[in-house]
Amino acid sequence: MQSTLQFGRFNYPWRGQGARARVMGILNVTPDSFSDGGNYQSLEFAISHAEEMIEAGVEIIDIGGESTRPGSPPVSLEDELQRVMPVLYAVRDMGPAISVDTYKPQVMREAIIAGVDMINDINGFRAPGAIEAVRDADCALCIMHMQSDPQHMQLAPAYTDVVAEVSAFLRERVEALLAAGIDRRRLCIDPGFGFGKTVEHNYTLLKATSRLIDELDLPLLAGLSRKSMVGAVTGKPVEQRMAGSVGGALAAVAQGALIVRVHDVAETVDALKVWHAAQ
Ligand code: 7PJ
Repeated sequence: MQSTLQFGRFNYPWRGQGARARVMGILNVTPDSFSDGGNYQSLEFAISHAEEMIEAGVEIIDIGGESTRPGSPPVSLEDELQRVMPVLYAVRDMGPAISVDTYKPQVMREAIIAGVDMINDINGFRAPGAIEAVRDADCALCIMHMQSDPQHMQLAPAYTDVVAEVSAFLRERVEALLAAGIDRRRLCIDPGFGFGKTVEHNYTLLKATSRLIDELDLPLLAGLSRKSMVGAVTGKPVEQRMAGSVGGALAAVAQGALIVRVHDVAETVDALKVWHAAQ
């Protein structure tokens, strides 16, 4: 059986013939990712970072205007639109598919008007109006699991059975999107590594990648690049987590993950080429 994820202008087979993993490169446009924070400089920086990722073989660029690191404060709608939209318009026709990482319905609407190929929502389309904002488009929808919210999620993550609970949450969100009339072929799931999870929860979920794909019967995106789960087993600070992150991405792909969301595009693309050649 062949199954395909409908991804705006693109289609990604995720099971059966032609299925292969895709690298999503992270394009942060939060002011803390460059020196001065001026709007023009940040746009220039984002474009050159996108060009670098394209050179490295990226297939999807994920634009994010709000830092969702544990403890980060929320960003206003106006600030997020001002950061994300110029970058989206600038990179949309550079070749790769474009994703926008947001949980705000108004940002989703603007991004869809601008022709985005995926809305990546760390909040699983739970905000009032989020489902309506994306319903009538053809972009893919990434439904991520998060316990609590970015400001509080790492204070005391707790589960009785982390895989069962994440799976049940994703199922509930999938049902809510389907009930609104959204085509199942647009949906993609994500266990949300680091979002209200201990290191042990994260590895339990990583080991359950193929189980989640089977249970939800949907393609899966894995985002563990440079996260604390990589630091915990390597003992390395964030700037030295590239190889560990590539290892984690391969572990996810080996269990059937379709998309890996990464900072280090060139290294991950090479690792996946070799891994695929050996299949
Ligand atoms: C993820 C994300 C993730 C998806 C971030 C970081 C934190 N979107 N956005 N999955 N993480 N779908 O990159 O460290 O894991 S922001």
